[in-house]
Amino acid sequence: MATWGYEGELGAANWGKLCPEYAIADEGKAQSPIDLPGEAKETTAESASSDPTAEQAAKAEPAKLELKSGKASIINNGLTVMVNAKGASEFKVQGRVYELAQFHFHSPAEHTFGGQRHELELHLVHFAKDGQGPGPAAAVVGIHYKLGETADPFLKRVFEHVPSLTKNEETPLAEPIAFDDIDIAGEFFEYDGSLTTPPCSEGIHWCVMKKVLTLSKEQLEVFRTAIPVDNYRPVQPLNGRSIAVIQC
Ligand code: SG5
Ligand code: ZN
Repeated sequence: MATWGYEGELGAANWGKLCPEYAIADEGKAQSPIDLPGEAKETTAESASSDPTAEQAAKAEPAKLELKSGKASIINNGLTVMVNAKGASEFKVQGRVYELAQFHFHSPAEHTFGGQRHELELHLVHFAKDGQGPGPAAAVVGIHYKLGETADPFLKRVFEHVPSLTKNEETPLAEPIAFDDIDIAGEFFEYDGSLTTPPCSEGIHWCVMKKVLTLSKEQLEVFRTAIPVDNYRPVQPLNGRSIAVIQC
């Protein structure tokens, strides 16, 4: 596996050429992130029947994110801040149960909403509990944050550890990680994509929450001081994939 990054020779434009395992970054037809519909494209009840995305939404079954709590450790690996929290959340979607492995952050966000890029995106990375089987083996839940007046309570608990982290040193958290203060609500965009970092493997089930949460300027600064590089991959072509809207 080759080293990769977000700038220059090691940047996203070159990932596909860094080593054979990363070729899918250039050759894949179902890559992530993508541009998701923004506010302007919101469907009204009137237009919904003629809108293929809305029709699909009606058929899709609801997804369920079960946020428990569990032991966790945190690491700044130079490319992101990641919290390993195996089993701390379960995600049920399309008849399959996915278990949380880790979550991490990108700033600015990777998915865009109608071309608009928010300040921060949280990725909750889940793997199918039953190992192999039909459908994608991994599911990532994306939560967007934009700048606002108030600090986000979940980010407050995670980011308070960030300034004291030594790069590449995994630090156990004294308190179990809990998710009850993430305001998970409403509709999610759902589509089939890839990891947004090398090896950019496809077969990843993406669910990105429509509602955008807020974080304070100070909170964003804490993250950007730890990870100064813009750690996002540019949006990838949709190539005819459909984006469903599901309720969570
Ligand atoms: C994260 O993004 C982590 C990966 C994760 C990818 O930023 O990458 C880094 O931290 C860079 C060193 O997590 C790991 O490497 C932990 C095993 O990859 C995975 O979660 C796949 C196992 C990609 O995740 S994403 O598509 O949600 N952005
Ligand atoms: Zn990510």
